[in-house]
Amino acid sequence: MATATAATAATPAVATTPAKPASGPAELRIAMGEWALVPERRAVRPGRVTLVITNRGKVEHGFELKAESGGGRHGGDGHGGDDRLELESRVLAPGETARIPVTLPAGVYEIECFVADHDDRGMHGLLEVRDDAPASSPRPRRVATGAVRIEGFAFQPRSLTVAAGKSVTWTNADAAAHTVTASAGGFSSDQLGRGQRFTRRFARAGRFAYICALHPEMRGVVTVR
Ligand SMILES: [Cu+2]
Repeated sequence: MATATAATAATPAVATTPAKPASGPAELRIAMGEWALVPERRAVRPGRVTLVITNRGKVEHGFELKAESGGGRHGGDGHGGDDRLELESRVLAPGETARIPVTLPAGVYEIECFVADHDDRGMHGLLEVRDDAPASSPRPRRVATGAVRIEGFAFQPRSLTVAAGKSVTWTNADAAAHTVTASAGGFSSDQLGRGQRFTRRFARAGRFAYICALHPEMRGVVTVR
């Protein structure tokens, strides 16, 4: 979620300069929920990467990655794709995280939830592994005061402080629907589809914790001074 990302130095396939000392192993966080599967980046560099997969939904999900093309696919010998690179997480209960270290050759990989028909319901996507992928995730763009972006099954920023009398607007950038629902009651948005917004004015000082009613793992707080 809002944890600081250590800038990671992925190892190029053909090193022409010594690899920079890595500040830590490359990680790719992937959020799962109803009904989307959201990697923090659409492309990573070839090599070692630890997939950090979190279920932010309300039901069990499971992560699966399969090579579609490229080096992860060892076919080409007439036997089809039977030996293509493929991996699965265990089934993850709501709130659970799995860490899967893997070495990914360049190529295109299909990522999806393997539970029931969750892939057809929207929990699928593509991950590109290529040499010219950005080395680390872009920092979240600065948002205007009083604005919260909903992305990757997270509220960004997760904690926001505004002056009494000001409004806060939430915008859903996810393919999955979300809500903005006060934990203690008092206000809730409707289900917000991609691109939809919800605005609420906070008249009095206080601390207002909220969640997504569809994905209770998603938490945020507005502090009004
Ligand atoms: Cu699922």
